[in-house]
Amino acid sequence: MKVYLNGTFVDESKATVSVFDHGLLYGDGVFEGIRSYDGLIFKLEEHIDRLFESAHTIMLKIPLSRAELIDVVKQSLRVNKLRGAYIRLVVTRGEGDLGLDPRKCAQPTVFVIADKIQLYPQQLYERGLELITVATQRNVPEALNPQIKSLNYLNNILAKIEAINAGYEEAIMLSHSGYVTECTGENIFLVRKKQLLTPPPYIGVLRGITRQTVMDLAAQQRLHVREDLLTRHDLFNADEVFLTGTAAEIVPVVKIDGRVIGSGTPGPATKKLQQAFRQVTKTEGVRY
Ligand code: PXG
Repeated sequence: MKVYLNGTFVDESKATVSVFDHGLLYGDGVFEGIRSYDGLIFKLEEHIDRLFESAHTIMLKIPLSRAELIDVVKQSLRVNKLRGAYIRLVVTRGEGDLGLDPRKCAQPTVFVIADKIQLYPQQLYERGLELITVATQRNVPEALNPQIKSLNYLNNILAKIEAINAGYEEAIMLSHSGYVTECTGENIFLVRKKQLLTPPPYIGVLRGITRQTVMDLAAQQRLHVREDLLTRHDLFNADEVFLTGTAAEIVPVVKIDGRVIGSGTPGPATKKLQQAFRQVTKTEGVRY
């Protein structure tokens, strides 16, 4: 596999960064995860925009233009002869010294990895996922805004560890005041009485690109889409619950904290959205 690193494509064995890189020392950097489906890059502009916004907020100047970065993504897929892939873009503060001061980092580190995608097992999409809520609260947005897709994912990893320790694959994280926020790398939705509900970004969730796609698809299907504060009670008593994310796509959820959701199997609205989502990934995207 060839990896783009600071201007050139190198073999993966040579794709290394310094131990003084502040991305590693402090999680000082930003990233994106993008998918391609059969030769089409899905929502490329949206992901590039979000990467530039994350970087802007942390005052990190990406040393490539949007067009140059888009070209690097396309090249990464071409040189690795990938049709369906997961692409990880990372920009760090770069090499500095042993101190937080970002002014010591002269040159940001940029790398792009394109690889085959490892989805959840197929049976999970057919049978549905069982979740638990965990004690680790989602970062308060006033302290670390989740709109910044930073390299500091410890909040999410701590929640993931709690789920794994309890024998589950994924965790629901609550806000400081106990409202539902999101999972460790996916947004959450519920369906109840022809309404599609998802927590608002101000509660401390990433404005997921898959989340937005699903909200658009749902509106086309005449589901009433609404952002609202959600409690665990709302989830327990929903007709359907599902998760969305670039890697996971749309994952049905059939049990939360021991409570069966709806019929206990992936529901009709979830299946219809999965179908519609599959269709847009086949028809929309940027060729390479
Ligand atoms: N919430 C969080 C906290 C995320 O990190 C999403 C929601 C979904 O957003 P998109 O734009 O992808 O629909 C994410 C993004 C992985 C992985 O390997 C996924 C994300 C981040 C890091 C790793 O599954 N998801």
